[in-house]
Amino acid sequence: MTRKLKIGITCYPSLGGSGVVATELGKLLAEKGHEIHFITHSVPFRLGKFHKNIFYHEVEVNDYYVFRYPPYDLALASKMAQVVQMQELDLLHVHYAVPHAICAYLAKQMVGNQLKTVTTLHGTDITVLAQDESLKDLIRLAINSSDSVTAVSADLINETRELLDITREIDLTYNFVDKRIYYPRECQSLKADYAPNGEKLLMHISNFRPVKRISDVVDVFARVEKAMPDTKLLLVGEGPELTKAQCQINKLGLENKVHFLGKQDDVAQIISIADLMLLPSEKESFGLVALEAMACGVPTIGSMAGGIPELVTHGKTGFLSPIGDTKSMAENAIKLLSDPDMFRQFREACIQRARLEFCNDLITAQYEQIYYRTLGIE
Ligand code: GMT
Repeated sequence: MTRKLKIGITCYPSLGGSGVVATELGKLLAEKGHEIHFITHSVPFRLGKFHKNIFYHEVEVNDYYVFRYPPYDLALASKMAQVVQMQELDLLHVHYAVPHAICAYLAKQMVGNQLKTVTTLHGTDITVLAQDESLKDLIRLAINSSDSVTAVSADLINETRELLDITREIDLTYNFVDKRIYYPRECQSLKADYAPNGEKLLMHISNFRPVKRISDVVDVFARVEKAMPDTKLLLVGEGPELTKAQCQINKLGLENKVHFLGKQDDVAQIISIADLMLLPSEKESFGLVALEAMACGVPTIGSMAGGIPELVTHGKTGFLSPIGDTKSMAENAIKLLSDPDMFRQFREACIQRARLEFCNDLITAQYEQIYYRTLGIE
């Protein structure tokens, strides 16, 4: 039997898909008997209940008065090195290049080359930050000095190569969902709260950043509602574009048709009441929410941005249109909502595809293989 590993995981603990994926991966690895040490500034928000194989090490930042900006990155690098040595970790798996991969590089300088590092690229660390000339060389250094690098879509691998002129091997490891959590839930009474008259529910879940093109979400909904008045829009999450969206909704006179649910934890339950997920992003290396929706049997109407086409099969588990083409997105939504047979086929295809291609067992095993290969254990 291959030996169990001691793995340090660093991620953004309080926000975003990258933090969710890193935390869920840690939990699944712990269930498989590996010892997992989260090294983060706060407890990862999806960590949940106590597990004997999971440990949390808090990064504390020194706010000594000479520091104008408390040096979080240095505190993280030192903590990584300290935890690696004290807990005799086999490797560090860091999610997101900035600053985590750079901190892992520094930790390795402190501990020595026996420390192996795995970096997972999630998207904005490359598509946004690597465009910044002041960070480019640093990100390239971090990627090139990691022992293994993974990315969450083939599109992100290509973009990393192009933007940073990187030639090294990058493993493709798609994001995943835990099939015990993401499946079509029975939520009749919750659905009745938002759709008392059997209305169709369109949903968007995100951090409401400009890349999500929230005005396109509202525009698609307005077009669908015009053709099918028995529809509603549920907006889940919070972020800088939310106020603008509220104004747009009021201007269109749709305030009675839209519900703002704010940030939510149990998204599997909420997604299960939706008929369609809207994801018209400008950039999206993967689109975890489209996978969460797929696993709950909810097709996505979205854009062809980044890695979305690798996840959503156009014409089978959703429909994709060029970025900004809200007319085509609305037409696709109407087509799907008004054809019950087609809708049923899409729903079944969604559940199947999520289980076969993006299931937790499959992707966790891929990460384990990468760890063993990195450590030279076959
Ligand atoms: O979507 C965001 O803005 C958050 C960001 C993050 O860092 O968590 O998400 C990125 O990583 C997710 C997990 O791998 C991917 O599903 C998202 O597509 C990716 N976001 C972008 O590429 C914009």
